Amino acid sequence: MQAQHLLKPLAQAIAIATLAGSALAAPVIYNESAGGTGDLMGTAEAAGDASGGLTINGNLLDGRGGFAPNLVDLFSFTVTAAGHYLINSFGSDIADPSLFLFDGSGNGIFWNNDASLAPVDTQSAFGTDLAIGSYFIALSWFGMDAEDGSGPIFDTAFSNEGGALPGTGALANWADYSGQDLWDRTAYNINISMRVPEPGALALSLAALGLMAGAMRRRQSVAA
Ligand SMILES: [Ca+2]
Ligand SMILES: [Ca+2]
Repeated sequence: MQAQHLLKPLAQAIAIATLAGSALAAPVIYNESAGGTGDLMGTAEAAGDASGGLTINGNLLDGRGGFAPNLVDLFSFTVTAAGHYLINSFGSDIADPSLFLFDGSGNGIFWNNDASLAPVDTQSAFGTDLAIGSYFIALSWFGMDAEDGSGPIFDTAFSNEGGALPGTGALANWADYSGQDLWDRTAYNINISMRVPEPGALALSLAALGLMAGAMRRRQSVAA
């Protein structure tokens, strides 16, 4: 009976904490369809809400073996809780991917090639503040360049990461500037998660923890 008495306030406290802000959204795992997502806004697959954590699993094809080359994949995702988000390709089989983030209209927000240049880590990672809204995320093998129809959206040729170049428009095509003709034909994953809950959500979570601690103390004194 004591265990049941303890469970109710515990469940209530967890429910309150779960309702607080970012914890509202459940983690999402999205697997690229068998047909493959596209690389432009009109053909990008919708991966879901990243607010509770989003992992996208997919594949790129190098064009060998009779397959049509698939050198970059684009997905849409939503953010229903504003905050600071971490986006990375950690765990991918692809040796040297890049990540490109766009807003809901396809305008460039940020790109990253390598998470760290010393020591060399060729996986991609960056953090950015995201407001509530819709976004696009692309993963490519190193050497693919997002273009707006007249030129590169990001300074991929001379930098490792950064925001969109001034005056650039929405994503219109991808260019292969690396000159490589051999590519990986391997799996990747894109991980998107919020780093810090909003202050209001954190306060509510702490309040819930306080309720839980108080309830447990009362139960202990009743049992004593
Ligand atoms: Ca693909
Ligand atoms: Ca890279």
